[in-house]
Amino acid sequence: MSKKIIGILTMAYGTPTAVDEIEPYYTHIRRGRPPEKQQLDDLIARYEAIGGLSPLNEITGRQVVGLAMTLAQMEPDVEYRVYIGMKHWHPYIDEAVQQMHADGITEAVGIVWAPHYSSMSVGTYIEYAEKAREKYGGPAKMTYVQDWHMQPNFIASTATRVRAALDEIPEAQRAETPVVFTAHSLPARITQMGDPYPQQIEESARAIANAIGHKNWFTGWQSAGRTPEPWLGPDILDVIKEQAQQGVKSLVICPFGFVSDHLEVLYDVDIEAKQLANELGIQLVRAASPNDEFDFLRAVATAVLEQADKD
Ligand code: FEC
Repeated sequence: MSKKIIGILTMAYGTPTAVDEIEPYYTHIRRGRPPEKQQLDDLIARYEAIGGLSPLNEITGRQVVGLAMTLAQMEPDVEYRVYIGMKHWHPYIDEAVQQMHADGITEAVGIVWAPHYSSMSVGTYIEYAEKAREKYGGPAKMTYVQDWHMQPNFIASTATRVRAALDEIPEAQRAETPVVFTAHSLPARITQMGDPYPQQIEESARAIANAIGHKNWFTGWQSAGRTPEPWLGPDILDVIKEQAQQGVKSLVICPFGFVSDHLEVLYDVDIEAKQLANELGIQLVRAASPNDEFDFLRAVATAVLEQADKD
């Protein structure tokens, strides 16, 4: 008997694959408004600082392959066909949904490579997928994992990486070293909209800190957009300044709102935040990104299987 086929639409941010793609990519992020020359130059300079381009595409590719293998191991009776659609670059979510439909996928589960739900992040990925599904007339049935920030394997694997980061701090200082869990900032108006994002960040940070029994932790925000409206804070750079004023000598940052090494981690934390911390005499250690780590992929696979089982 042939196996049941379920399509898995995984969705990630996307990144340019050549320097001359940075401008159209940035324009897409800005919903069609081209950036000013200064903004574009700043962005190109940040890519240059991390080696020219971002490793995000390559890592997303490894995650997709790893997820397909993990699903096959966890539930061998079903054939999971895993697709990738990007929010801001090729292959766009639209192109992935078109391909799924052309491949005859009728039943599918969608999941975003980001653990916490916000209407402005995960919500828009789902919106793009639904628009494409309507446009192409399929897959007939598609449901979505809204968030997976409390998946036990996500909590446990992040806890292991935070523990490893703390181990880099001299033992005498370790217990009192603050661990700052960071996620991408969003416009502060989301709190008036009743968006669950800040609560989910807090909830998963608490669970991870509890898992390693670390008392000194809090949450912070990073990578806020360059727009005049207020964004969620405190920004990680302000956190570092404040901690320095309080005499803190070491800090661990865990950018757990992201799942890969990319611009927002490699530049905003590894270059910008570390430089400031250095100037202020703070040893800053960043917890490693999950990338295609086995336990992390099990968390994502479990979230997918739980969603598929709901149907
Ligand atoms: O490595 C790379 O090349 C791409 C890294 C990248 C990731 C990422 C993740 C998130 N973003 C989120 C929200 C926003 C909002 C704006 C915004 C702007 C940018 C810009 C770049 C960029 N983001 Fe991003 N984001 C990444 C890259 N992001 C480049 C444009 C320059 C800048 O502002 O720094 C503001 C848009 C606007 O102008 O209106 C809002 C959220 C995430 C985490 C969830 C996810 O991965 O989707 C939320 C990776």
